[in-house]
Amino acid sequence: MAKRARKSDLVILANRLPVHRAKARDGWEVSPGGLVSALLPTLTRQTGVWVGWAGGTGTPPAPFEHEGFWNVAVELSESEFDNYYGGFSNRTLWPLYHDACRPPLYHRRWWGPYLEVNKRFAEAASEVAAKGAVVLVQDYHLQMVPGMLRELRPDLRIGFFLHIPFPPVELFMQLPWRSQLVEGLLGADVIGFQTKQAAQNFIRLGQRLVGAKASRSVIEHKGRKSRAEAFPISIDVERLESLCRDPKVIARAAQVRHRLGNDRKILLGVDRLDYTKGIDIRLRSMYDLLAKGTKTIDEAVLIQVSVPSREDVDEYIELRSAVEELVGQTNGEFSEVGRMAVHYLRRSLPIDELAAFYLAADVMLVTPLRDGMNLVAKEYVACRLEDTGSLVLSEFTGAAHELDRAILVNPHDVDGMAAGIAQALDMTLPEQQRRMKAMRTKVKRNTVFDWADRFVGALRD
Ligand code: GDG
Repeated sequence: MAKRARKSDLVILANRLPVHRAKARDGWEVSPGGLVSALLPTLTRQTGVWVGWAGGTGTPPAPFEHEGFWNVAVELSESEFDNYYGGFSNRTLWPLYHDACRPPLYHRRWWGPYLEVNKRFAEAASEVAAKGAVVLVQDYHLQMVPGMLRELRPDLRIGFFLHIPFPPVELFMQLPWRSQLVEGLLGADVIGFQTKQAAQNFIRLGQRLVGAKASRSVIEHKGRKSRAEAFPISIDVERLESLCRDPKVIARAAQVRHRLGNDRKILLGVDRLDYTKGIDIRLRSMYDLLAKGTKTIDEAVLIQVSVPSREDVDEYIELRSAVEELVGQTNGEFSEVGRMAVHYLRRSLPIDELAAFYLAADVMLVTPLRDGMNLVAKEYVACRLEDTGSLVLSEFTGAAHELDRAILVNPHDVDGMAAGIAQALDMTLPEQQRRMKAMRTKVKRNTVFDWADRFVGALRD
């Protein structure tokens, strides 16, 4: 008989399971990524069930326990993967919700599979949720799940959290399936967003598209009330702080600095290789700084860590080419043998290596065109135990609402960004400390545990 996950009082649904098959040995290991970094601490604190896709389109594994929580895999066929995930989620919703910074595609053949897969997730959750359980549905892939699950299990407390931005009314109205998506979300008791602005966008859409009534954050539709509010997500601050106190991490940071030249300032970028992250624009600003002679390679060096992402999608293939061309162009024109202008690492790093980079970096560059929150910005701040270093941060990130003592830049403005980077490089130590201290206080006040407590707490109200 196949193994079954036990019924649980806490069920998390996300497109992906938080684990993947370990390459080196048999078994599973926890995956890197914003959503996983944010939710895992919460899940392991109370043995919950995570429902998600395990990767691959073959027969999914039977439910299994890993590091104190259960994993229930949802099956996806090859065509469902292409249409629900590659198509509707990542080529319709992802660009539309990120200010249409690449044109969203509205192919009708993607919508049916999106509904079908959402139904499968709703059914899987309905099977593993104990009576009155809290179910947390994560992100844009699963926006129809709250409504579907409500139909199946009216006893549940359903929360939905959107990790990415929610677009302004004018943009969302482009979507052919706009009313259905809003209705789907309204099946949740609490609909969480990264910012107040996003929550307000949603409330306005509910009023306009499905005639919902709203009073502040409470939105009433078909006799049910939901709350649409901001719950800015965060990070496990203590875990990062303790990594940054680890002598091995400190020694590695010193080694990185020594190798790059202790006399140079280190700029750092860490992102998924995604067109929303503004990696190309950041590289153009770096090129400009060197081309205009504002800075030389003896003064500054950039490390860009880019984690491969969605590598079979055209827009991502184009971005990778553009980024690699810019790295090549900058290095070709400005590097010397043994002294590179840009170090480009296209891979995922172990977390202690990442922490060593955060420790080593004088300036952190976080320059997305639009980003729901951006955990990297918060991670850098958490790692600066001595309150040194500067953060250059796009005003179009959710993080900019909290980290307002960063150097805020408009990522569409290459010159403005170059000026921001130069300002960060030239910042005096006392000013770095003033700004970093204020930002560290904010990050420590809202950790991922506070986020989870607030979100789950709102569901239990
Ligand atoms: C989505 C939203 C929102 C990165 N490189 C490595 C690595 N990472 C980790 C970082 C960070 C996470 O991945 C990236 O999180 P972000 O927030 O920056 O971005 P998304 O992946 O786009 O996340 C975003 C987030 O969800 C949470 O709600 O903030 O707006 O788009 O934690 O540290 N981790 C390791 N090696 C790497 O090379 N180990």
